[in-house]
Amino acid sequence: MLYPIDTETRSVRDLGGVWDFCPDAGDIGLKAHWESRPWPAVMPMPVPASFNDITTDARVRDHVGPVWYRRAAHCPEAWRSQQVRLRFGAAAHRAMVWVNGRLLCTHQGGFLPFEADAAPLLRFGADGANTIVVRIDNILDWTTLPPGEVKHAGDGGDVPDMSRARQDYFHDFFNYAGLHRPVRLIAQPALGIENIRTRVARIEDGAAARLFVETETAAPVCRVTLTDPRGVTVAEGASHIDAGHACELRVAAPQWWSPDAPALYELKIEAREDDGRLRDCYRLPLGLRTVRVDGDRFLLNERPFYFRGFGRHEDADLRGKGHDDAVNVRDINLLRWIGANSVRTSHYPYAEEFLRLADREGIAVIGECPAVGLYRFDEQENPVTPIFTEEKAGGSLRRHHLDTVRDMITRDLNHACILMWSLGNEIATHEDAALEHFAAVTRLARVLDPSRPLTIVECNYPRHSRIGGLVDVIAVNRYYGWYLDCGDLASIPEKIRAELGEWRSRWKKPVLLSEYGADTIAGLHMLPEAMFSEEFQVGYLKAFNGALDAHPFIVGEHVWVFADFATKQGITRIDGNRKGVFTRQRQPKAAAFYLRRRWLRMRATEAAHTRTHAPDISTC
Ligand code: GCB
Repeated sequence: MLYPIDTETRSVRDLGGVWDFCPDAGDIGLKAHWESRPWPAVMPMPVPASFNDITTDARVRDHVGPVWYRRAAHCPEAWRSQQVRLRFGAAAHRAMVWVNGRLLCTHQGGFLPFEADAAPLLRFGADGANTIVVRIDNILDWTTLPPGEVKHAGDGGDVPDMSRARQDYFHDFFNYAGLHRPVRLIAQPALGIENIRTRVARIEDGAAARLFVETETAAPVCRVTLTDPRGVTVAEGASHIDAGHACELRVAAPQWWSPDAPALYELKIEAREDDGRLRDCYRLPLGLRTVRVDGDRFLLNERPFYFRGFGRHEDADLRGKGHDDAVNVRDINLLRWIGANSVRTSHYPYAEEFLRLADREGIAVIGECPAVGLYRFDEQENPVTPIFTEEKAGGSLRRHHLDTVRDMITRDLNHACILMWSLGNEIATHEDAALEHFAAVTRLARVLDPSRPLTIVECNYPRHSRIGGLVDVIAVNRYYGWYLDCGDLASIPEKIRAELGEWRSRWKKPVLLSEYGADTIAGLHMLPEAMFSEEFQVGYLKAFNGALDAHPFIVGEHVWVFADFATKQGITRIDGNRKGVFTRQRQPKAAAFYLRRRWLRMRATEAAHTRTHAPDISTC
């Protein structure tokens, strides 16, 4: 699905702003036809935003079940002859959409876009305003990703009392819900460009690139033009419907995309009629780069790449998981300031706006799908209840996981910033059925995108895990000295060194430490250091990093976590997860200055090695 942009044939109208909102505690809205009838109460709700932290009412924050959104929209007369798609960047977690009282579409999955042609239901010009109504259900169960279970206080009657329901879930971030990402109307030609797939190959030892372009369109012919970052046309071609609209361009002396030099080309596709008239036009920002795993190494443009960065969350004060360009741009600035080159979209696909920014600003991304919360363990981190059973993850969840991977890869395939796919986080990878499940998921991912390495992020120990054969990179989350051996910094280096060595000798693949971190209350200082203090967080990261430096097969370090974030209430969290190197307001803790020194030094060493860029240590 293409990202919505204005072009000479397409216009986009943003429907952000304040919508009408009503929680449906009794789940009566469907029967009472709230899609077309008045609501019992209406409150204002910003879009995009999570609804949870906007009001002062705990019942709204902790609401379980459906909520309703509504707004009016006018369409100009000129749109009458076009397709007019109503597109949701993301609605968490299940959505039903009506236009002027008639059902337009439904969707499941809170982290990916969906759209439908609303033209047949819309009014245009003087015919009047349109009413858009959305019902969103935030329930997590064993058919959703992430999964969850609803507990009904007062169960016993035939109909559960949803006003007293409590949502339980097994992942560590608050179950924010609502219209999280932009809602837009897009007027575009019928039978225009539906999708574009690109793939890049290096030839002549990097002196040239081959760019394969496949366009999904019913138009007879497409003109394909590539312009370089200065706007100079460097390659042109054409594709035809009878050849499946595939074409290949050759780019001489390409500027290869990397975090150090994020050169962005523009690929312009013009779908034309037989007589040459323009039917549709789309412009895709495109970085040329290749990526592969070779033995112990992760190669970007055939050079070893070391991931320095973080797991992150889409999470901020008040807006929760609501998209906000200000937060994203601030975060990218902080990532550059600290010398990071990458993030993992833990634990779900992020907004397309973030990926476009990462392409442009040079942040490498591990794109993760929302398979998280599929593991239960005891205090020693040993697996307990089985997860991949018929009643749980073995049922319809598998179908949903496959659909989500398909939609994520289809949406994000053309982003240069995405170097690897993560197909899940902290999974019960010791179960036979998990092996079968992930064999199907990895098979699908490789068919959809043969060009990127795959990982599944582990919390199991090497002796338990069974899925290492399915992936290209072993990614491990580990918290020695925090959840295990609390406060014992001295035990960390030996333990992590030994474990990483075990992973390596078991699977002979590169290893990424995808999470390590310590909850830290900004402003809490202790000498000697103790858990939760800023000094402890620094000591903790140092203890891990020393061990990482001793292992040549490590391809990266992702600290958990970029910024503090909200979680459900519980006795292990005080005002959320505080493992942020930055606060939730995006200000640095002491660890940020330590990491900055380390990562800028690493960056300078890499630059000196490649001799392509002058080391930037002026602000070390
Ligand atoms: C993990 C999870 C992450 C948690 C983190 C923690 O391993 O992947 O979602 O937030 O640990 O802080 O416990």
